[in-house]
Amino acid sequence: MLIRKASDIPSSEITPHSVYLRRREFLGASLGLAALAAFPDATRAAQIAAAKSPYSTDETPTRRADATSYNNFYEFGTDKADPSAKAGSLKTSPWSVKIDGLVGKPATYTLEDILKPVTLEERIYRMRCVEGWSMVIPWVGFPLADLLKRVEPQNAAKYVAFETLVRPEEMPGQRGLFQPLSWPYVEGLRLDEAMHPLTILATGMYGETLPNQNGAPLRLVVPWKYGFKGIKSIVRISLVDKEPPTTWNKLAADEYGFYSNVNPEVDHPRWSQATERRIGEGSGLFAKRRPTLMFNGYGEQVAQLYSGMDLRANY
Ligand SMILES: Nc1nc2c(c(=O)[nH]1)N[C@H]1C(S)=C(S)[C@@H](COP(=O)(O)O)O[C@H]1N2
Ligand SMILES: [Mo]
Repeated sequence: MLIRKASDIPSSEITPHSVYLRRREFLGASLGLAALAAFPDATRAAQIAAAKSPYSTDETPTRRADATSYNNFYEFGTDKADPSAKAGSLKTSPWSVKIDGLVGKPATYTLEDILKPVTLEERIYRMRCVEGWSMVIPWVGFPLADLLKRVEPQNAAKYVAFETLVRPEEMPGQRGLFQPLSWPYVEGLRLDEAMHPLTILATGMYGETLPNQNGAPLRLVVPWKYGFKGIKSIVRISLVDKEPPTTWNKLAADEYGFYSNVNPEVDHPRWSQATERRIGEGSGLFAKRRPTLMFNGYGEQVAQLYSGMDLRANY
């Protein structure tokens, strides 16, 4: 069993976040938290105190430097290095999210409104991109279900649709002649997927606020699905009764389906999905390949969401 359930873990084993912070490689063995304050780093986001969630994997997190420099965020360009080089121009404060559609409490909520009542947790999740690479990321976030319950979904709501910011002045990938995608970037989940306890909205990673390139100030994380479902810099969440359009499906419907559950048994039309390269574990000829796990290893928690469904037809 790769992921332990909350009930399996004695509270003594749940690492307080401060302990985790002290263990982090970039601090070095002898540096404590005080050292962070003594050597402030303007590029380093603010620390977030968050208890480690029992939903975390105990696999070793990817180096922070890799997770913040090898990104997909097409609003800043299509190269993996573009987001870290160019996302600094994005203004993430003030920020608000319009929540509308089939809810009892539609409104435009400020980020502060959204975060005030939530308890942030650290969730160390395996992440798997459809392109064949994977990472292990210590996210800081809270269950999307907590927010959805607060806005009171109506009975007719069956899906949740998400939208990213459109702001070409601050997003160079949205300017110029070559527009790789249509904006806004949109994604969606079935309501039961959105309400699943593994589905979180992240505001941070590695114990700090999210770097812009990773989707600041608020992004979706769905660890059993391919990375592109994790829509970044969210400005709108709509509860709807029909399956909403998704960006990659609009671009190439035969390659990217609505569900996009990690599935080693179904090849992408242009490549196998059977193995993956864990970022940081060698490159080129020396890249080690790991077997890709069904539902990215989260099957025990999520397979029942799809019982009776043909996962080849619903890819
Ligand atoms: N708005 C937006 N969200 C996005 C993308 C994007 O281009 N735009 N890329 C997706 C893809 S393909 C992946 S793999 C993940 C990457 O997240 P990371 O950079 O935090 O690893 O973000 C997803 N979310
Ligand atoms: Mo991706």
